[in-house]
Amino acid sequence: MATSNIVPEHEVPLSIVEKGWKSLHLTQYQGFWRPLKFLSGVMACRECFEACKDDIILNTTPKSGTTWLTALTFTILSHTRHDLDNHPLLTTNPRELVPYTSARYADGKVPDLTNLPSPCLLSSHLPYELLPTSIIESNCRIIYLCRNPKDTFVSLWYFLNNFLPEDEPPVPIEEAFELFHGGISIFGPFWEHLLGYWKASLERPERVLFMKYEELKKDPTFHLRRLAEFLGFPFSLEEERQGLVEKIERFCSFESLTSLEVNQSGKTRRGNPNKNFFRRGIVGDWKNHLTAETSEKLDQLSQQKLEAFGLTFKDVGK
Ligand code: PAP
Repeated sequence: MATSNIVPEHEVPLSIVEKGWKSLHLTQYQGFWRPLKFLSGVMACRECFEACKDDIILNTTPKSGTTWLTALTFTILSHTRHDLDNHPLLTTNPRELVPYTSARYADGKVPDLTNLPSPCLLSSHLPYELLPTSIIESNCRIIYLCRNPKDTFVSLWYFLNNFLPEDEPPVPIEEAFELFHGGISIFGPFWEHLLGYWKASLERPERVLFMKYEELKKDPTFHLRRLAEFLGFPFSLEEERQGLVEKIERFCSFESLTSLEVNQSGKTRRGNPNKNFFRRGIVGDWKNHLTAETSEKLDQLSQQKLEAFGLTFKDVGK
């Protein structure tokens, strides 16, 4: 992984449209919506980030389980360096251990990422179409985790309400739903975000791994082995005998991470409480928030947009 030295000046296109989720104003850029304040970082990252073949890029749509995937991947890659009893995740939120690529460019300077352990692990919410070209050209490994749209939406609604001033009521869920359904959400449209990585995973399965939150929840050890193999660090027979897969699964579980002081009262480098990244961590919480009608509306849209490409969300309920 390498970085270049100069960040060019960026101009935000004048034709931008702003749509609000109240706590966050979004701008549409090249077909995808993103917070206006992050746009220059995204553009700088696209121009200046130079990936290497050995890099590993974790990608997600927001609220799809980035924190979980980050913890799992970091732990797999570093298990020979860090004992689970004395591990950085015990005192550091997973997101702080893995640089979020475009945010590191947000202040207009090229970040120094040269001291990261090898292989270099980075995360991003960028749609596949907007990844820095060096990520595609270097043929580095990409891992994509997605989640069913109904739980993703509910999680996003809760998350963004955290950023409202205390005296400001939350965005009514019906209003937020209409925005999400219309494709207006962070790094949305949600469906196009998924499709970009889904198609890439079909074309280059050895370099793009596509995972689903629900499947990871259902059979974590199976998917942990799959993840480790994809990363090029499969568990050895001895590690299997020692129960390392199950240990990593428990170590990175929602229950385990939320029991840690750092995730209860710590903050991210941007000052967001770590606890905002852990809410319920379950499949199907949408049932407590969506009506039969709104659920059906999202199901229909997902079917319309994704099924023709062979992408479905089973086991999520109707
Ligand atoms: P981000 O988009 O801001 O990066 P991200 O970590 O992708 O957030 O998603 C947060 C969701 O993952 C939360 O879902 P919820 O609102 O439905 O509860 C959070 O609880 C869930 N989550 C975080 N850690 C874990 C984990 N270890 N296992 C399962 N789910 C988790």
